[in-house]
Amino acid sequence: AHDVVTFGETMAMFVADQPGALADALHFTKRIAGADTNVAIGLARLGLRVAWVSRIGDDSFGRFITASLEREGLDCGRVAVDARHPTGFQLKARTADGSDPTVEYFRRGSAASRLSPDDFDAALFTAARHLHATGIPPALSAGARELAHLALREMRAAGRTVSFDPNLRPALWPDRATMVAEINALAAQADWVLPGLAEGRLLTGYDAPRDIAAFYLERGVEAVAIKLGPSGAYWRTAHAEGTVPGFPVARVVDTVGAGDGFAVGFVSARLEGRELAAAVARGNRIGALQVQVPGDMEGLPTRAELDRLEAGGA
Ligand code: KDG
Repeated sequence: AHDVVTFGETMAMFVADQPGALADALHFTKRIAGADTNVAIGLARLGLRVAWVSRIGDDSFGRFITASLEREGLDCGRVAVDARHPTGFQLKARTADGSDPTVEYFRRGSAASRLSPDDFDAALFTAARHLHATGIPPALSAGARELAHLALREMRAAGRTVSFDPNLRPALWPDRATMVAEINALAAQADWVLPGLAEGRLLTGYDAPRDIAAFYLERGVEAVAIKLGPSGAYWRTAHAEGTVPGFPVARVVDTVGAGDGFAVGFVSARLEGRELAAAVARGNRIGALQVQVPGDMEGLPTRAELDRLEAGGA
């Protein structure tokens, strides 16, 4: 059985080699992207057994993705190849000043957008200890949304733990009200909810991290950790709360993927039985590593690297 099961869309990604507008970029480096796989890869690098459930096209992007994920040690036995729909991809700009880069999607009608309850293998999911899910699959299509609801519900019914990162992608939703309602319904099924501060504000209407956390605690969530960017993260349960400062970063190269790094640290530490403050600290640490590289997941540490950093306190 697996430690963690994940599902969603992996895309090919072309990151501009030089800063500037995407339209002007001539040279790109090919990588992979996808919040759900980023977390899966990070957990696998830390030695967890991770299953990845997805759909790809019968094309070179799909083969590139499968090869990349298998090299990372993910179990891709449940990645279906769809000959009628292509693998999605995206372009990402480079910024020179650490601001969030422009991202352009080419994913409408992708193979992964055809994910549906048919991709739910109850034996595979419920045998795993944990499900990590994000708010991206439910934005892809009605079928993928049904799969997300089904997976969270069944994991919870089976007594497994579930972490949920809203990962809001307004561009993928028909309207904001639908996005908020769907994401909050999924979050309420999770044990651990991991929004960014701006996301938490948009989803709950509250301003202060305490109140955002309370919104989810009242709906049955065990712990909420709210990412505060360079300031670290705030966490709260029914009984305790705290703020863990961020790790200093000399130069921010690319902010994308920091939240996924946070999830990797938080979830891995919780599955090792660490306290919440320690889990949040590991989340902050891996988030800080992630902003120092241009890719979305290349900063994720191996177990040996993480052990070395945690032992050194750096
Ligand atoms: O969290 C990082 C992701 O934003 C990126 O890898 C691509 O999943 C992605 C998306 O849909 O934006």
